Amino acid sequence: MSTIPALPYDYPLPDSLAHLALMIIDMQRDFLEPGGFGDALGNDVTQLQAIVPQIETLLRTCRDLNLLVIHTQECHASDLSDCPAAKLNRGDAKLRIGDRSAMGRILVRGEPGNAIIPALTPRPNEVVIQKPGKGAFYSTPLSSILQEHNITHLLITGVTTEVCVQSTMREANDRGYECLLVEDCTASYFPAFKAATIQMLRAQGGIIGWTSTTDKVCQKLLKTS
Ligand code: TIU
Repeated sequence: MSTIPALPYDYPLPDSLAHLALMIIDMQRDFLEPGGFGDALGNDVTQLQAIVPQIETLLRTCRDLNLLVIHTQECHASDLSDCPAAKLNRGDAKLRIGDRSAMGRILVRGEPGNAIIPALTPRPNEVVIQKPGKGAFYSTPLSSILQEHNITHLLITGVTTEVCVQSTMREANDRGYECLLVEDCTASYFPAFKAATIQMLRAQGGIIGWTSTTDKVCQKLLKTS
């Protein structure tokens, strides 16, 4: 069996790479650019921009190998009917979901700020999951899409590590997927939260999954193909 060097131990790849998918979580302007949701919550958005080159590298490799690529977007209908009051009203942000910002209405589907950043624009043959929650399985067709494609293993990337990325990886793990978080392809507004998340996901013998890095993943995928 082929493995990727990872922690807490080597990550076993499936028999065929056709069962492995790349997930890119919420790499959208609302989280990475000034004037979006991340900024409205009081965060320094520049930190998230640092991972874009690594995700581009991993995405290029996965595209070359014809792996299934799944992008997600956190977004809501324009009438906010899919945004619970608990989410809408939480905190004391100066701008809330649905309010007008420099990039259109915050976290609303189809608005400029809701778009995935240009460097990672999905191709027509790639899956885009629009999700109203933090986890990508809640209230989306993700489970059935993964089943249709016979996916058993997931490479997980995106933002933010301790919020949507961690929620999604936990949801996937509970559904039986073997998940590997690519450490240099995920970022948080709080570096300490990223570090803690990585540690807790792979603790206790990989209780939620594995972690590795872009170079190790790409090297092994290219050798295995
Ligand atoms: N605020 C924050 O860290 N994250 C989110 O609200 N969504 C995602 O993580 N995508």
